[in-house]
Amino acid sequence: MRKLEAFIFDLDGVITDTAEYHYLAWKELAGELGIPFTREDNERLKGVSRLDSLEIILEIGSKQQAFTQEEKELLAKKKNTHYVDLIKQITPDDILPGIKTLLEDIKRAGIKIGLASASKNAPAVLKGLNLLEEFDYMADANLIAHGKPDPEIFLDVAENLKVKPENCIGIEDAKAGVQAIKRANMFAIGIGSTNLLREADIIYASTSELSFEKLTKEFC
Ligand code: B16
Ligand code: MG
Repeated sequence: MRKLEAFIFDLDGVITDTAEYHYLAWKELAGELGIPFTREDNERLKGVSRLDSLEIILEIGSKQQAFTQEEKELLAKKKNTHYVDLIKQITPDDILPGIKTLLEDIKRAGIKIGLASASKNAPAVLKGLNLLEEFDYMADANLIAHGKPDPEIFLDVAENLKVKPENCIGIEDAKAGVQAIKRANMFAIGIGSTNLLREADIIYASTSELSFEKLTKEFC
């Protein structure tokens, strides 16, 4: 029988919504490159690494071949400098509904809490939210070789929490993230559209619907 040992959270789109800051920073860079970039385009970047996000934007502008790898790294760095500046305004008020209570209930039940975010800025975001102390282990995106949907980041968190993947609940808002959780052989909770996240074991429209009681019942 399965025994729930850990909850593993995605960050952007689950714990807080930084998508708008990513959008503003990418939009400015895209503008400088003469590439039209909309909020709809930004949806494609959720859960995708920084350099892969840049590739998608260059593809939108048919400019993938216009830069060397070194130049692409400088462009991604420029976007990140702007993004880092924008996330300085994050406060605990930016924690998505239901998340604070869920984290408190998990902790009270003695179950471990991990973070599986593709963001290299995850520690800064969690610091702004005043949630750094809540996590027993956070994956370091700098050390993960394969991005979501590869299961590597979720398996890294389970290994470091010293729990079995099948005893974990993963929570994600991106399609690639849900796929990564399933490939890691974990129970997947999707936050967002049923159509997009249909591979998840359960889907909720918003984090406000999450509760420790509901999730543990669904897992059993
Ligand atoms: P950074 P998650 C992802 O975070 C974001 O959804 C995605 O839009 C972003 O490009 C990626 O992190 C990398 O972020 O540039 O800060 O390293 O959803 O996996 O928590
Ligand atoms: Mg996400």
